[in-house]
This record gives sequence, structure tokens and C-alpha cells, in this order.
Amino acid sequence: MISMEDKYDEGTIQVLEGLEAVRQVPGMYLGETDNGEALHRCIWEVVDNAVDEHLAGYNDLIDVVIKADGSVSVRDYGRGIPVGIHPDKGISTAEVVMTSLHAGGKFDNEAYKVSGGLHGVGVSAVNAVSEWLLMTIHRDGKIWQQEFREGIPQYDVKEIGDSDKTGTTIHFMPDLQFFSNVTEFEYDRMDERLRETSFLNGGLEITLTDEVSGKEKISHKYEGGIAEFVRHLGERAVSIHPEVIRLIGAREDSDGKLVEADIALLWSDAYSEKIQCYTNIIRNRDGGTHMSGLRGSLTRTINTYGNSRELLKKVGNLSGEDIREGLTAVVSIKHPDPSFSSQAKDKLVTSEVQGIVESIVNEKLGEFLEENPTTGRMIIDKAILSSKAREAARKARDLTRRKGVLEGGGLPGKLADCQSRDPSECEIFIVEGDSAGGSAKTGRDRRTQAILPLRGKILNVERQQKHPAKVFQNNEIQTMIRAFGAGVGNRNHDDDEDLGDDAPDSTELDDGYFNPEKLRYSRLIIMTDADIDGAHIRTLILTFFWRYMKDAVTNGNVYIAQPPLYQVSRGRESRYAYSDDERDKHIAELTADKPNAKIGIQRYKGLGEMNPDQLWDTTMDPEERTLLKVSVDDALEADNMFEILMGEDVPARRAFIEKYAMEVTNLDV
Ligand code: 0RA
Repeated sequence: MISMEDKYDEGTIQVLEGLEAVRQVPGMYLGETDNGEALHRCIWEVVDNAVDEHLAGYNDLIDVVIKADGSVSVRDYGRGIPVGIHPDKGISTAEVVMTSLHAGGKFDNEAYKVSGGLHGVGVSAVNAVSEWLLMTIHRDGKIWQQEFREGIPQYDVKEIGDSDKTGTTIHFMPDLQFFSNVTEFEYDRMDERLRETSFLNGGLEITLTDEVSGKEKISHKYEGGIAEFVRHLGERAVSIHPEVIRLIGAREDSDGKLVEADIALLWSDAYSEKIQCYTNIIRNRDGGTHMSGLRGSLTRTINTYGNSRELLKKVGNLSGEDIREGLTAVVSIKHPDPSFSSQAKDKLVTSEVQGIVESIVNEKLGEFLEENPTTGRMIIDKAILSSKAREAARKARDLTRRKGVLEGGGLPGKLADCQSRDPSECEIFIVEGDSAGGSAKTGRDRRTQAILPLRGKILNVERQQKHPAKVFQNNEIQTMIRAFGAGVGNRNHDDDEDLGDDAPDSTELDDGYFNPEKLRYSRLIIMTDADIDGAHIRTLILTFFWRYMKDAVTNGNVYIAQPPLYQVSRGRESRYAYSDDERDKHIAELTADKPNAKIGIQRYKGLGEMNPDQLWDTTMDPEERTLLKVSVDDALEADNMFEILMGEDVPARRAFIEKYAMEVTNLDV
């Protein structure tokens, strides 16, 4: 017989072994600890458990509260974690759930076949990184409670009152020894993620209350689930058919396990394609087999339909790209045992899913089109338009190529090239205006630094999608293409992916599409004035890169120069400041010994105000300068950003700039 004390010791030892591992390397279990990812993951872990109760059919409300002291509580109205003694462990199941990694009981439960355990690491990991955690359970007519400090139970689960409800509340205070930089819960981040969760779980209501700011409680509930989600994602564009197309189906895989797919499609007049993919409610940023399944079957089904209705007689079969132009889609699959390419679950690799999704889309979309011929016709017409526009763009590009404007034909006259021919050490400054260009030419290191002055504003390529020829006729754009020497136009990588190992190696291709391997400079540095006009020109250049030389961005070749905003001087001593804070710091330091010393502050309005030496010292000297590297973590978000910043939707642009004014000036780099 084990005495009560012995049993408790056993429990304690287990806590130390299980949760200590999380405390040793929290990043391995919860994601990055220095950017808020792991901190917020703590909330998602608890919320995901509450969502599991919803999926099991027992819960339709989750209340999330940011408490005034910085802790967070998550309450659900599910069954409540079982409080009875766990048959193997001899302690309350609720304590087991909170103290052992991959808590017991849950995995054997039929109800959790799809969701349970496929979510991260469980609530015990949250307990491990919490200064304290209070668990309150309503179950079996009673209220039960247990408190933990640094993961260690402070007492056995105890009864504290009667209740006619069921459900669980997890209230925890993150232990800040594990988190840095972002150490407070961020309302917007939580709102965004909780909204996504309720979109993906139609009918589930999730509320968010912020007692820190005192904002009014908000509630997310979408009866229409992902149908409402695609409307939300595509809300800036005008949809070309009235109803969201919803395809729902399930198939058994070869092991007899059930795989479910829920897909929502909406075509709009936009140019880009937005497909968001989820497996068991977890976002897969890089798509995977569910994404390929959808793409493949869309192409097949739409062409089959178009041919059967004799709509494609003039144009022939449509390409996948043409069919997907303007498409917003959400693909949500449920799989009992999925595999991903990485811990972060960014890409689903379970290969059978491709065929399953294809089969469901073929069947359900085929049926939909038969029943809704008007919508079918609209989708086909839109794809035919895309195909014609793409053809016009290709012709425009080829015509310009044939004239030798883009390759060969020598380097542009305006370019002050560098001496080295080794791209890895070469960089090119794309400079706004001739006068700044002059200073840059004089100040540079002519061995490795080339200068390309651009005159005035370059064309907004985002607005030329109907007139692609204009892009190639634009002088400033031609000049850049020739100077970089790496072709132009984004090759369609989706098709490479479909080809698998048979995809041509991009270095072998000589079709004039942009190829970063051919760049004459490894760094393309945009250097514009530190004012609104400069920011606008920078955005125009970035938009051109994104739409016509995307791989320069994804390959990490694109940089933004950081000229100083101020020169602060006292007597002969002068310093540069790159922000208002830095300016104030310099002023404080320069007047430390003599508070009323005379200080000169020059604000640089443009690069042209700096002489060549100053420009070199502050902005171009590789030993001293700071460059921002433009990186795009999420191509969908970048597509959105460019659409908003450079597109025709003026109110959306104003709202975006007001909301993200800071990020826009720093351009999210
Ligand atoms: C283990 C087993 C069951 C439910 C849960 C855990 C559970 C965990 C959490 C965490 C937050 N909210 C939760 N709600 C439930 C199954 C319960 C049963 O079979 O009665």
C-alpha cells in the first residue's frame, strides 16, 4: 500500500521530470521565446483544448480575459476536466493533465480522435512556464480547484462549492524569466487569432475582454464558418459571383481512417490568389498536399466544365494560374494523424490527402457547377480574361526583349557601374533624383558600388495590370532591368512544384524570366529621401520588384538604405541621428557638462542636402551604415499589402496607412 505522502512525492517527481524539460528549453515546446510567439502560444494551447470540447460537441462559448495584473484566463463551458482519480497514476486526472506532457486519458478518447493531441503540447506546458496557475472546474454538480506554482501543485484538487454548470477555467500568470522582448499579451494579436479560430469552428463563440485597457468586450461568432472567413479575407475586392462556394466531404484513407475536407471558394476581380490552408485548425503557411489537391482539381474540373458547355472553343484549355486569378479560398481538413514538413507545421506532407481533396473537389465542385451554370459561366469568363491579359503581358515582354531593350544592348547610360565583376561583392544603389545620384557617385566605393539614379516617380505597376505593355515601355523600369541583368517577370513556381523532380533547375533556364542567380549585384539597395515622397517612391520600386522580380525579394537581395534624419552639433563636434529618440539622446549627451551650450540641429530633408562625404559616412559605408533587409515571411500578407498600398481602393489604403503608419515607413523589414 502506498501512503498518501508517498503518492504525493511520486506526483512531485513526475512534475519535475515532465515539466522541467519544458522549463529547460521552452522554445522547443512553445516556439520562439523572444518575439511573443511562445508567450501567446500559452493562450492558444488552452484555447485549443477548449475548442476540442467544442469539436466533441460539448461547448459553444469560450471567454478569454486579459486581467489587470497581466495574467490571462480562459473559460470554457465544456465537460470540465475529469477530477476523479486517474487509474494508472493514482492522482486526480485533472492534476495529471496539468503536470504531465501529453496528458493521459485524452488520447484514448474517441471524441478526441481528430483534434486531441494534434494540437501542440498541451496545457501542462503552459503550467510549466507559469509563475502561478489556477484551475477551476465545474463538473458533477461541484466546483473544484487546484493551484500550481512554477508547475508544482500547491494542494490536491479540492471541492470549493456547488454548481449546476460544467466547464473549465484556466487562469495563469506567465513566468517572465522565460520570455523576453514581448512580455505582455497583445490585444490585436489575440483578437486576430481568436477570430480565425471562431471562423474555423462555425457556431463557436469566442469573447475577448481586456481589463488592462478597459476596452469593451468583443465577441466572435460565425455561424457560416469558413464561408464567412473567405468573405472576410476577400472583402477588399468585388466578388464576381453572389454566393461563396462551399465544398464539404469526407473519404477514408488506406488505413480506413476518416479524412474530412471543408473548402470555401470565392472569386473576385482582384489579381492575386489567396489560399489559406489548415489541418486540424492549425494554419499551414506553406500549404502542402491539401493545397496541391485543390489546385489540381480546380484546373481539371473547371476545364472539364468549360469544354462540356463549349465555352472554351476559342481559347482552348485554361491554365491553373488563369483559373486561380482572383480566387480567395480556405481549405480546412481534419486528419487523425497528419505529418508536416517541420515542427512549425507550416506544410502538410501527408501524401494521400492530395488525392482525397482532389476527389472531393472534383465531385462537389462538378455538382455545384451543374446546378449553378450562371456562376460557372462567370468563373470561366473571368479566367478567359486572365488568360488574355497574361498573353498580352507575355507578348509585351517578348516584344521588348526582341528589341534588345531588356538584355544585351549594353548597360543603361545613367548607370555608374562598379569595377568588380564578382556579383557577391557588388551592390547597386537605386537613388531617387539626379542630385542625390551625383553625391552618391562621388562618395561611393567605385570598386564594388554602382549607382543608378532614377528620375522622379516610377510607374505604379499595380495599376497597369490591364496595360502590361506600359510597364515594359517605362524608362525607369527598363533601366533597372538592364542594369540588374537578370531578366524580368516571375516564373510560375506552382508549375515547378507540380512537376516535382522533373522541374527544370532555374539556373539552366534562359527564357528571360527573372533569375536571381544572374543578378550582376548581390544587393539591390533602394536609397530614397527620408520623407513621404521618398517612402512613396520606395514603395513603388518595391511593388515593381514584388510583381516582376519576386525572387529578388524572397532570395534576400533587396535592401533599404537608412540615411540619417538629423545632424546634431556642438562647436566642432557633430553626430548623426537616425530617429527622434537618437537625436534627443545626442542632445542630452552633448549638453551634459553645460546644459545651455549652443546646439545646432540640422534636419535632412533629402539625400541631396548631404555632400558626398556625408552620404558615404552615414549611409553607404559598409563598415558604418545600417541597411534594412526586405524579407517577406508571408507572401499572402505581402500580396495584400501591395494590393492595398498601390491599388485602386483609396479608402482601404487610407485606413491601412493610418493603422500601420509606422510599419509603412519601415516597410515591415
Ligand atoms: C481530459 C479529458 C477530457 C477533457 C479534458 C481533459 C479537458 C481539458 C481541458 C483544458 C481546458 N478545457 C478543457 N476541457 C476538457 C474528457 C472529459 C470527459 O470524457 O468527460
